[in-house]
Amino acid sequence: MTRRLTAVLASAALITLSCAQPSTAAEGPPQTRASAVNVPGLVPEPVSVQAAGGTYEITAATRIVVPTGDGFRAASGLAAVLRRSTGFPLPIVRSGTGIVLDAGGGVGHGDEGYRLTVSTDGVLIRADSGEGLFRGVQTLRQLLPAAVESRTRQPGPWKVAGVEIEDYPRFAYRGAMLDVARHFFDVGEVKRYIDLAVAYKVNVLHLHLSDDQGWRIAIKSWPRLTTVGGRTAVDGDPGGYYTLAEYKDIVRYARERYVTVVPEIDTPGHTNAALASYAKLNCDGKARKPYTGTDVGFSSLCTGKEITYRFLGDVVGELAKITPGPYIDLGGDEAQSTQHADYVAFVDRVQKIVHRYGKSLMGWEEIAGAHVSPDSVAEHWNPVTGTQEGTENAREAAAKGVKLVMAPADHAYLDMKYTASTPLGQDWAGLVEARDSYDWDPARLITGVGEDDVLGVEAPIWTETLRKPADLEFMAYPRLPGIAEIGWSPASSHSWADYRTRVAAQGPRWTAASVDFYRSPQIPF
Ligand code: NGO
Repeated sequence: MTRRLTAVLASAALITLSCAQPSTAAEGPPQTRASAVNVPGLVPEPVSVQAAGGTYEITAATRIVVPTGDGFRAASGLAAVLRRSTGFPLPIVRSGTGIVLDAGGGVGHGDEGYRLTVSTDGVLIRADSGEGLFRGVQTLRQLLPAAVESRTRQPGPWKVAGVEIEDYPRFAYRGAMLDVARHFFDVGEVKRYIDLAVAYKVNVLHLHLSDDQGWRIAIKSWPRLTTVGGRTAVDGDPGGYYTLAEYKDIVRYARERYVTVVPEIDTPGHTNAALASYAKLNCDGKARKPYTGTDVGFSSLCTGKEITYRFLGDVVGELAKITPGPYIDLGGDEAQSTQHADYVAFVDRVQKIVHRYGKSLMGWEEIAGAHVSPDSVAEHWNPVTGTQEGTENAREAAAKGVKLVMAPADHAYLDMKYTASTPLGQDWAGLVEARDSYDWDPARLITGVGEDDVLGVEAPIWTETLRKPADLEFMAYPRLPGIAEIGWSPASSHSWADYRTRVAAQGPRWTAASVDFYRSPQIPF
């Protein structure tokens, strides 16, 4: 869960650490004092990095040691990365020396926290759970040469500088939202999006599974949602949908990486694909025409008809069964075609439906206008720059004790153009260069919304203009790691000057992983 402790260190792309200033925080980890050594730039910045002497080298004889079963997921994730680039066998064994992943406990940094020590003798990651080990493994990857991210065998050598790291997240929720409704992305493409994001300790994949242009998840009791609603996409591009088995495969893949899937069925607006699939869902009983444009705000479920709630009961019931995470997201944004009173009554009812299936409601910030209960989560998305109105929903949510996920469009939307000449993306919330996406604090953005009101952050990528994985990657990198760092690292370590050099060190890693990232002139790649 959320912890607020203070970081001491700044690191950079191969910086020299020396005698860091002691922390001034009242609560915090042991103060760090580092002797001079080269430590690569890490993203997100850990709570504390202390340089230690010596170097460890991974060789053909190295073994990954997992003394308890809890470490197995972290170990197999690490082995998968290391085996393909080093070509070493790296067996996973129960005892011995090498790269030891110990979930034996006693670290005291929470579920996701870990302690990582590198010395001449080996690497030791300790945590109180397998999840903590998995997060620690992501840090270890970044301590290795960039070529470790290559999908093919590289010459090495595979050296890690001696270091001691203590680390745990600031916020519990660090999400990536992927819109598979405007353009569809298949299971393999979603898995790659997950793989790239977990390297930055992202722990939620929010899948936007339905919108006006397409319905992307099979619902057994309403088959036309996919046979009709799944066929379309923006600009007449091919549609698609996940079968139950495919959705389960995504959930399993995410879970193996300690990522929670939050499925979103957007309602009562953004529903043309459903309204085109079933005439009976429309107030006038007439099916809507499929829609492949990019307007918003024109569709609405018929909030006064009982069948609407039977429909959502079936959808939520089926989704809840195959979704182990705590949230079902029912959207709620831009319901311009629904009267406000109807909207409030609708959200109140769908919240009950979600509760009936043992889940909590998540939705866009507008749901704060309904009688939302404190287990619900509202996602703040409106731009905050220069407007008051964009912040009222968030304040209302906080006042009702509803936690917020912060994804303000003018900082966190990965579909905004970087500059006026970015070939992809939109600019309705402004241009969002790398610095804009990094330089904000979720607990200081809105008066009345403080640290305790914030569950975490999210980087949504909407796909009106994005058709293929390379489009997603160009828009997400380098911005997604910056938002992930805001969610993970202590507020006190936030520094653009420092971050830009650390994120620059990620460039060669993305190149090794064949990610076509945006070479922002603000970052010394
Ligand atoms: C808005 C809108 C989406 C668009 C997106 C594009 C929200 C929550 N609703 O964000 O339908 O796709 O902007 O940037």
